[in-house]
Amino acid sequence: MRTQVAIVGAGPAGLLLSELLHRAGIESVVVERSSRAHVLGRIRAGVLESTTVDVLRHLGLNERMDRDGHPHDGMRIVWAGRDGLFIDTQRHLGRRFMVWGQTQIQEDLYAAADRRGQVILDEVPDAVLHDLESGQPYISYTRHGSAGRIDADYIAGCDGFHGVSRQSIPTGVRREFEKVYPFGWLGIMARTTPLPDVTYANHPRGFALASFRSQTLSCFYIQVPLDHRVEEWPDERFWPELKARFPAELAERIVPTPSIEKSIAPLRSFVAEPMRHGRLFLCGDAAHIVPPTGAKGLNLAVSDVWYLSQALAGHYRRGDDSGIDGYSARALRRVWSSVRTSWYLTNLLHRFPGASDFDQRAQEVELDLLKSSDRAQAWLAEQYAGMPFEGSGPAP
Ligand code: FAS
Ligand code: PHB
Repeated sequence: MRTQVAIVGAGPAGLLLSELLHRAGIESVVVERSSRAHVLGRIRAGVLESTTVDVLRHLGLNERMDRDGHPHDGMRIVWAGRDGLFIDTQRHLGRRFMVWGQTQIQEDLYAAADRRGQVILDEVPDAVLHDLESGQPYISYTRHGSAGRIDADYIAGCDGFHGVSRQSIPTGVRREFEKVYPFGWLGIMARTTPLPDVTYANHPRGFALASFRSQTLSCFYIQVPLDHRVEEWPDERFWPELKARFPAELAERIVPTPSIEKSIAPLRSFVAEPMRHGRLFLCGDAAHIVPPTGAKGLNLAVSDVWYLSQALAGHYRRGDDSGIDGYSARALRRVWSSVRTSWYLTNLLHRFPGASDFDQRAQEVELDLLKSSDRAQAWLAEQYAGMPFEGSGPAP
């Protein structure tokens, strides 16, 4: 098989990239390790930066989002058992963010891929990337017992943190930055009325977060020790612990119902540099991981593939390789900005093992200072709602 761009991974990064390339008249083939059902079965992100919303509207993939999604003027932080502050992105920036599930985006991306006849080779567990530093890179693989090969001009590694692409860059070339946090997030979905705002809670018992997917489907998260397993957290233990971490007037608005999805995710900050090696480009979780505290993971995948699609369009349409040559540095500027925001909020809102009363009070004073400074809130609003893309972004 021969194509212009071979894409490894059919998650949000891979399918969004194939759609953007198609719109630019660039052909691609997608290779995915899992089945479509497995990809669609993952419960993940929920908060979209305004730039992500702009990209989805630019592609006409916004019908369900604009009908069923929830535009939000800001997010709330509470602490020390009292109401906290509202980071008002609309007032500070004139921009809102959208609460809309990654699963729904994935469904719409698959539907768009089917409409355009996109070649997606799923259930390919063993893709191997070859000759990345030559002008003729290729992917070898087996699928349903048959060997296959995809020759391409370029390969986009959109295969997540545990994929093959990042590992295909020689260790002497790759530089990795990692911080593993000493706790995880226990998340649940439940058919119960959500709190009015996406609400983050700092509490001596640990971090908590209230978000939602619709007016009848809520998702909640609590920080738990790394060695905890989901089985240790039946609903009858989860709900009182969650409510204990919110101020009383919010806690009483949380009505427990049976959880329909429950999982524990570890938290890490991770960046691999560079995001390009020869004919291979890395996008999304293949290159970087952020703790979900800043709701950045999915949004960074979108900015990466926006930059890469612009770069490849410049190459194929105008013979201009400046975008390709500048891709890694441009993507990494946004990545590190989001990594820092996520790291800042994770340190500000979580209870670290061994934290003292001093540490707790220092976090609460920082939150009080944030509340007292409109300028500080404007800065956080800008970081949370997402900075504009460098260069030409989609029209808002
Ligand atoms: P993904 O990991 O989504 O997709 C990679 C794809 O590549 C997968 O389909 C995988 O099967 C495939 N693949 C892997 N190895 C392969 C191989 N060798 N060959 C072929 N295909 C291969 N972000 C937020 O903003 N908010 C959240 O609340 C949030 N919660 C999360 C919870 C969990 C448990 C996880 C793991 C992540 C969460 N994230 C969250 C981050 C998440 O949304 C990612 O940022 C987003 O899925 C990134 O998309 P991709 O880069 O496409 O990677
Ligand atoms: C979610 O809606 O799942 C969500 C919201 C905010 C975050 C992380 C996850 O920071």
